[in-house]
Amino acid sequence: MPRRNGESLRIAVQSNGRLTGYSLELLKDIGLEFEDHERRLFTRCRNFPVELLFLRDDDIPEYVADGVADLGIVGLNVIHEKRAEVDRLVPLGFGFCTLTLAVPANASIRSPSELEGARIATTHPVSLARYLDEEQIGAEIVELAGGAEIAPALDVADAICDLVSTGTTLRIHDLRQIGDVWDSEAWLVASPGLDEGSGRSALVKRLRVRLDGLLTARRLKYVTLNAPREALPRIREILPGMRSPTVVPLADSGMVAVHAAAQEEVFWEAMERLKEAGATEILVLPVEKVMR
Ligand code: PRT
Ligand code: ZN
Repeated sequence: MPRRNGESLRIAVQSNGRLTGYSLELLKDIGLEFEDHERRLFTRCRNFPVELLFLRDDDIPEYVADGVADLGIVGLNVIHEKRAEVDRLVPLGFGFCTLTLAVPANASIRSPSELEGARIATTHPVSLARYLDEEQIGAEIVELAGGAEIAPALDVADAICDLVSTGTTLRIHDLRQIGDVWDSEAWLVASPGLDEGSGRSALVKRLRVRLDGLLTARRLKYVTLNAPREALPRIREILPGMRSPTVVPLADSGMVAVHAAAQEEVFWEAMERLKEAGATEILVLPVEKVMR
């Protein structure tokens, strides 16, 4: 491990997996410039005092909890499973999945409560044990290192508890979902030891403002349209997230141009209703960055 470079921040990122591409893209979108060629253990940002540490996702919670890394990007499922003492800062909007209970499609079991006495194969024994305890279900946990989905076919288990995103794996193995343990997504997490007021915590604050701006911008749309002035109340009803729009009179008497950032997704249906309300030249534009 290279020695820590003074007051620079260390961010742990998955080296090679489902979260890697999204994580690196996010870090680049908040302005960090770095080389990630082959994602060796370690890389330094060129334009910001940040070092990236590339790790297996399973190790990220512990490295962050111990303060070896100040920040980490990791799935909530791994944080739960490792029982890591980290501060959760921001959900990042990728890596969505659900820890799910499933049984063979032809099994008689319909709900988790019917798993009493059953054997459940999983790679998430800690999360499953907590769930079974909370739900007071007396089932046996069969802990596996991978491939839980084949355990029922091998008669190693009666059910599985695994992450699901598209559901393809369950379908291929002829398994049926009977209940969810919890939903997960990738989070930015921080070491609880990050001292308030230190140089590093000031850097974390800067990165959080940028991240907030980026994530807010992804939700925002910039809408411009022309409309008769009397249509304004109706237009604001259709786009309630449009706060104090700029309204400019047009050369045509009674017509105005409306410009505003809308807080909501502007769907085709909303555009059709705007048109019905009298709006024309409706443009919906993406917003790249925001700072408030
Ligand atoms: O090598 P390393 O240990 O770093 O990676 P890994 O193989 O342990 O993890 P990886 O890269 O597969 O996943 C990283 C993180 O992505 C997980 O910890 C989750 O937070 C998140 N994630 C999102 C998922 C899935 N979706 C997912 N579908 N992780 C795993 N899966 C697996 C699931 O276990 C099952 O085998 O994909 C299969 C099901 O997928 P579907 O699409 O068929 O439903
Ligand atoms: Zn892993």
